[in-house]
Amino acid sequence: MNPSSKTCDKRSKAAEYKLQRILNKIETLKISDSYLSQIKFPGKEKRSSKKITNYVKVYSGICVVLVGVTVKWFYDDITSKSCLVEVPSSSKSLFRPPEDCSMCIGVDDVVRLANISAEEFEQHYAYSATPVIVTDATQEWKAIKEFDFNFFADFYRNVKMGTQTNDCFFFAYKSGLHSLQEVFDMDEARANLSGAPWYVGWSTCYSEESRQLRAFYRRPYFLPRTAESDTLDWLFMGGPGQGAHMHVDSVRHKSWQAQVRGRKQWQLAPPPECLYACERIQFTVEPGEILVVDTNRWYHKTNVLPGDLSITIGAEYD
Ligand SMILES: O=C(O)CCC(=O)C(=O)O
Repeated sequence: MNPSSKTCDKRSKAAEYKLQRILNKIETLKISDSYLSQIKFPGKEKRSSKKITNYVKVYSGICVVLVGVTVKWFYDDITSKSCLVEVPSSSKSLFRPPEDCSMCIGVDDVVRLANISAEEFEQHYAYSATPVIVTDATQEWKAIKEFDFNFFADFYRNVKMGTQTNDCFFFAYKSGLHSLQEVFDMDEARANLSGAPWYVGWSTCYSEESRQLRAFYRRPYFLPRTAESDTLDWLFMGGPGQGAHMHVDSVRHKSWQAQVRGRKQWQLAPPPECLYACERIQFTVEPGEILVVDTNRWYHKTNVLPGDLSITIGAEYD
């Protein structure tokens, strides 16, 4: 037997002795069983109610902390977003207000323009829904000579991007590529358009990225002088037979899109409520041309035509 079981044995003997003395006392006092069962033991009662009070205090404390943490999380969440519930961009078109079909009635082709003043452009085209191609606006751009796959691969591998200025978007389309890093890590054959076809789009989102890329192109000369350009530019790049599926955008403003390289066919479709009043139109944007189209109103689809890699750069303006 070990020492602790010895101590235990002594204690139980003592308890047995005390109990026997109590039973003897009960016997001599002739106390009935029913009286005994009604006796309350104040010490015990006090302890258990004290215990309950402590539990209540602890649980209330935990609840207060949990409620506080939840409120703080909820507050941080809603103040960091512009919307309480983010609607996936693919379903935003379901909730757009119906269009007034005068936007597309009589539009049966894109309008091609050159040498147009900012005033005239503002008066007739800048804020109308008529799609326009300006053919002479990229003559001075370094981008026309320098933008190719290797330019962007070097740029995105080596340029320090600075601070983030807005959201960053990446559209994989059917490429199976999930990020710019994956795009510029693709093997040489695929990058040279002799492997699996690909087409991707992305937005700039860092201060240095935008500043350094904008050194290769200019704000188009025909934009209204008071028009502000967004801080974010859009780029689309990929090979023949690829492009964007038919969709309508939900961006803030109308945009210009410069076809820096390659040839791209565009199909524009009126919004569904105007299908009987308006026509679908199709046209090709040639290298060096700038398309101005309201992609929030016209459904659109693109397809890169056989030949070179297509690179488009664009931006929204207000
Ligand atoms: O240039 C493209 O291929 C797609 C452009 C587009 O879908 C857009 O600007 O919304």
